[in-house]
Amino acid sequence: MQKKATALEGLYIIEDFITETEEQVLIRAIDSRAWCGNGVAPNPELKRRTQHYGYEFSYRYRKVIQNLGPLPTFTDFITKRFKQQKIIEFEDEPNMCIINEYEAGQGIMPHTDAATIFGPIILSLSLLSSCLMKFTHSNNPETQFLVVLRTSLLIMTKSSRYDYKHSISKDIIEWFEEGENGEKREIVRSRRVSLTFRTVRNLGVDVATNS
Ligand SMILES: O=C(O)CCC(=O)C(=O)O
Repeated sequence: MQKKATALEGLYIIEDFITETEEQVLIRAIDSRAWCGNGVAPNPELKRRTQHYGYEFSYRYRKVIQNLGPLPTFTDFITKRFKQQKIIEFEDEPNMCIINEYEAGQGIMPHTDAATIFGPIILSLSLLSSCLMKFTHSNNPETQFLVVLRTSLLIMTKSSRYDYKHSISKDIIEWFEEGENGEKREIVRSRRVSLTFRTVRNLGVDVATNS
């Protein structure tokens, strides 16, 4: 398991954080739970479906609104691995996990996870379809970085976590360049599921996050 630095300060990727079998087991566990969004409370106004664990986040009021108790047991092996692989320190242990489902044609608006509420490390595990995540500097929007998310763990810290907004487009076909010769590669987006782990530090403050 190799933690690779990207060109953006504080942003790392681990490509083989989970196995294909673990991915399938996780998807089965997630799909056996209730989704909200797309007309279903809470968060019925959100088009994409989500599941909230640890704390509930309201996209309408843009804040964390209630404690839901411990994270589900199907995430235990993931949080254990965060510690084993020394990705997090004890005080950064995640107490919130939002699962997002993106069907082809769905994305997430540019946002920075609120520094007043969440801890310094945001961890996002991507399952199923690949996609591109764009990082845009909050004060210099022309400064941008693209990362390819396959079945991988994205680790957002430092500048990538605080100075940039991250987003995923609604494009069904995405292009990116890879390798020494900058070969053009295509992603045809299909269903993607991500698990974003955060540490809630303060409640009751507005959260500048996505919709
Ligand atoms: O889907 C992802 O990888 C990112 C999710 C995200 O940024 C969020 O839930 O705020």
